[in-house]
Amino acid sequence: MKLRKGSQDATGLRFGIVVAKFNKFVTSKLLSSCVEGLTSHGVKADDIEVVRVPGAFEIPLVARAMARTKQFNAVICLGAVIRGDTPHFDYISAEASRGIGQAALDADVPMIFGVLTTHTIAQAIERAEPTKFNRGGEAAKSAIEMATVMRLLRVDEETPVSVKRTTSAKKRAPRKPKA
Ligand code: INI
Repeated sequence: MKLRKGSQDATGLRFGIVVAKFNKFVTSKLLSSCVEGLTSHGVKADDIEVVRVPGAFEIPLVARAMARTKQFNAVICLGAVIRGDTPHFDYISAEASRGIGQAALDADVPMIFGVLTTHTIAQAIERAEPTKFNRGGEAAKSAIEMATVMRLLRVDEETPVSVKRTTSAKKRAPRKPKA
């Protein structure tokens, strides 16, 4: 059995972040703890690119555009959709989650769903708070894990099994000639 897994060593990786301006009092905290999470794992500030969008509804298109540049090992999507008195919440949150998932598959680049969907403002605040749920920091960790695991798989994808077999056969110690 072969076990493949990602790591938290983010050295040399590049990340895109799409962050919604709507509910900025929450999303600015998600952004700062996400950036802190990335840099504390070895990502250089120059290797992080942030794009702001009006609201969570606009995240998928921009996330897909960033991913399609192939400049990023993962794209992190940050937003906060908070339930109000109308069904608006349901439309925005459903489209953000569906769109981000679809964008990742279309672009073939990992995307992280760091969009809070909460019943109350208080729930959103405590989820963004670094000393509580720290969802921004969690998004950073998930992005690093996905970027590193995809890198492992892509090396495999580019190396056909026949080449691997030939290489490992060459590495094997030569057999001793029969006496
Ligand atoms: N956008 C959010 O990111 N969060 C919300 O809670 C929200 N609510 O509740 O309305 C919201 N609406 C704006 C939406 O994302 C779009 O920006 C807007 O509809 C323009 O397309």
